[in-house]
Amino acid sequence: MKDVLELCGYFDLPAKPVSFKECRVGHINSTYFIDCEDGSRYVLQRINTAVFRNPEGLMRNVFGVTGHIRKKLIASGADPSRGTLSFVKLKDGRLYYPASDGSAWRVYRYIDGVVSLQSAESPDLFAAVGRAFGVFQRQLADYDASELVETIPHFHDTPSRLADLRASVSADPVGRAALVSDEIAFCESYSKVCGYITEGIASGRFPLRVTHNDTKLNNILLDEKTLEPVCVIDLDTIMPGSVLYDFGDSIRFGASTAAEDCDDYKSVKLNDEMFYAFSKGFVSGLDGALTRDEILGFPMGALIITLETGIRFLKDYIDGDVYFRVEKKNHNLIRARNQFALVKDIESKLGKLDGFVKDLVSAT
Ligand code: ADP
Ligand code: GN1
Ligand code: MG
Repeated sequence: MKDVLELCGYFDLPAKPVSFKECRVGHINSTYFIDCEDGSRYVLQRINTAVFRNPEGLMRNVFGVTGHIRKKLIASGADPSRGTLSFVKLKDGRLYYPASDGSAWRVYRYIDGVVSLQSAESPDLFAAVGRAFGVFQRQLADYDASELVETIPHFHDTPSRLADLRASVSADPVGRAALVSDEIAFCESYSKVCGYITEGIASGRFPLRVTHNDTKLNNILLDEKTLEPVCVIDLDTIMPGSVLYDFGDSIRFGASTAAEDCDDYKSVKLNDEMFYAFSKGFVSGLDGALTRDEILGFPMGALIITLETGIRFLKDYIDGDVYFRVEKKNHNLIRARNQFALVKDIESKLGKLDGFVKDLVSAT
């Protein structure tokens, strides 16, 4: 492990870094909060290069996207230092530091006076988060998608995720596949519908947009006093995609009645009120940009992205926990079972949710 403060020395910081604290939120990157001599704070992150194979392309994406949003914030009179991340280049002008051990490091300014939450405290809060993710989409609506590198190919291609699971079951590298035959069968039972979003994109039913693709509640910073959304973070997966990717990922995490890794999968249900609140906020944030089919696709979109995330956790359990950070025994299996419990509950509520989105379409 590289020395954290020594690494900071490569970046063009205005003051000397003196101490740091590790932040253990997030399953992919390693994050450190750095305090400088003059009281300023920065975030140093190790990009997980096993997950993101092209850190150069990824960093060009995030510099491009944050620059684009910054211009819009300035034009509208908003504070660009809070509304988007401000990345710091290396002293020699490069966008990240490629260390000799193969790791890749970047720095951005810490945004003061914010929190990131693991569960939505109220429907009003979650509606505001939905609105903020909708506004984020709108800010990127005129971003030239051809400038974006695909940082993880087929990231939300659910049929391809199912194929990846099958490959892991066949390879069975650590002998766990036999322990999860019920869970594998559960995934297989959705093989005919798992292409709902990808087929919708292919047929033109769901337009391609520039999407965030990892819209968990803890990927948005909220003002610590008012809990109003301040800044969308974790921009590594911004790529062309369907709006249902962002909608579904927010719902599976923030509209669940229990934590993603809670120990009792029976307690995992869809909180309908949270679903409604987020939907309304998201539609209002997108301010008329969504098509009728996209809004009508919300319930199935949430089901499919929840299923897909469960498939990914299950695959990682079978692979021996090589992708998502794990902190307890069977962590990925627990996460997978919770996603599957949520899929079942969403499925049992589809009639009701479909009725709601129909009303939402009529009201917009
Ligand atoms: P990962 O890809 O590992 O999820 P993130 O970029 O989401 O990495 O960062 C991990 C966590 O660090 C976030 O969920 C958030 O809690 C915290 N964090 C990141 N940037 C900031 C910031 N500028 N201010 C406060 N907290 C932050
Ligand atoms: C990862 O990086 P983080 O923790 O915000 C993952 C998401 C999953 C999520 C599950 C690049 O998100 O796709 O939905 O875990 N990010 C990547 O909690 O794979
Ligand atoms: Mg994150």
